[in-house]
Amino acid sequence: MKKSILLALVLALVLAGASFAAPRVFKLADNHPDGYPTVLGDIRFAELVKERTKGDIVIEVYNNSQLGDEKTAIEQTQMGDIHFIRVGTNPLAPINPIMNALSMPYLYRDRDHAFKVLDGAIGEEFLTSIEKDGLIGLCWFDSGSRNFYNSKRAVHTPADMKGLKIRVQETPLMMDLVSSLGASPTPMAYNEIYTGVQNGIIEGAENNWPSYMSQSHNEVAPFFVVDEHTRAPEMILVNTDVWGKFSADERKLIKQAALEAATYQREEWVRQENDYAKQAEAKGVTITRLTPEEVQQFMDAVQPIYKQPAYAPYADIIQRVRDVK
Ligand code: GTR
Repeated sequence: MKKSILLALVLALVLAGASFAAPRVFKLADNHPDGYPTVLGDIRFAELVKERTKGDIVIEVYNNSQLGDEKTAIEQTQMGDIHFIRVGTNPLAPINPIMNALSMPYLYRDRDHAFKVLDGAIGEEFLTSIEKDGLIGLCWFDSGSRNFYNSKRAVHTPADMKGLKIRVQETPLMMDLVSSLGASPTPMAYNEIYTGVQNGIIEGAENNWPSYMSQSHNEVAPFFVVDEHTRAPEMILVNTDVWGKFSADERKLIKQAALEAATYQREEWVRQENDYAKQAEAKGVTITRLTPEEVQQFMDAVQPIYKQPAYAPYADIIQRVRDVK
């Protein structure tokens, strides 16, 4: 190629904003399988960042627990070995207990209320509340509401929960919640639930529709009750030092990409939640939809949790959440 043509080409690329430096590559961890709403949200986030930095910042999504189970992945993100992670309030509570406040049982009136809280001042405070522990939240993803399911019987009231051995996420709040319903909580990693039920170590668990179905838990625990006992909203978080090394403009761009990815993820969530509920029905899951009176029994049974010494300090923030109209 003639020198002048080469020069013109380089000039054209420079004018088009192409970067000749090697891309900066980061890892994002998620424990869900391909196609799951959070994974689609992560991928959208990575695509937007890559596109808008013209390939300079590349975020590689490692889903399916490729980088370890959730607990390990959170620790590694705190240390900076993993750079970004998608995770919810419950798994973060052991390192930052204030996260409990957002996953208290029957806290939100409905989905709209939850997102008004998360997209407002309270949500922003919580995204940064974990900075001291090495993580900064960028946006809120939908994770629906969590429901009980088991291998033994249909559940209509807390009385039906009595004695059931229920797997919970490894956090005291979820243990207290299950105990308040007369069931027996067993903390355990997410990927051990299926065999746990098969081997009789546990008799059930609790989760949203996409988690229940994408892990095939319906095969071993086909009684699902739509009690919607809690919402444990999820985030994309970044390691604090990694965040500090981005320029102010890059931080703005990454935050904006996360917010746009979250808008997309929330739409995808609603779509998949409905699809999975239909699939569950088609696959013979016994779905119990509660009457308002039955839901009230669940609400009454868990109320004492709000008075327990561990959660009483969150009374102010809980009141602020409730005041969001
Ligand atoms: C899911 C959540 C996972 C994990 C899981 C669990 O809803 O998306 O990140 O926390 O629940 O119950 O362990």
